[in-house]
Amino acid sequence: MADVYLGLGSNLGDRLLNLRSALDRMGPWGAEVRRVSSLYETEPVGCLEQDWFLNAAAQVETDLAPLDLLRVIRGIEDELGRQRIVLNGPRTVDLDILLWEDRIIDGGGLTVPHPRMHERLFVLAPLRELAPKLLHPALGRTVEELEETLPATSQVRLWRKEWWLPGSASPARRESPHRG
Ligand code: PH2
Ligand code: MG
Ligand code: MG
Repeated sequence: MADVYLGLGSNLGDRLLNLRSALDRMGPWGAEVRRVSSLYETEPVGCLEQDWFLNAAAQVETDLAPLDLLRVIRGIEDELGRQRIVLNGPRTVDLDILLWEDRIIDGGGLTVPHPRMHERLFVLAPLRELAPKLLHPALGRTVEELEETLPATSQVRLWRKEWWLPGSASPARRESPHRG
């Protein structure tokens, strides 16, 4: 089993539901969600004329090969209505592989560590909650160090702490929040 960290983002439609639905869909494809960070509301980076994002990080455990997990998350993005029109444009859900144990992977359309993760507060702030001491294998610095030394050029605000449990996107759970 490999420990993998994912970045999650949404700025189109029902952002909370999109992210919950994405996590609910991982397990059946062989990526078990182990831990999920708080949700952050974040200013768009790169393409400014769009709505603010909700971003989070998740730790998943998987026996899948990296390119197979990439295929799974692309499939989930497509199922949730992702349209690939504008690079870095609005998206119902964006799922990125950030770190795969201490591996450096480059090929088949996948680069791990994610090539821009260390420049993005909307990635590092949630990831730091889950794994402050985790080492970025290419930069040789921990997530905590990367976050502390990053200039705060875009806004990131804590939005909600507890937001996902398995099945949290199902209608039954949404309509009766007091049921198990
Ligand atoms: N994703 C991008 C580009 N810009 N900005 C924020 N705040 N959050 C994102 O997830 C994001 C972004 C490309 O994936
Ligand atoms: Mg992304
Ligand atoms: Mg992506």
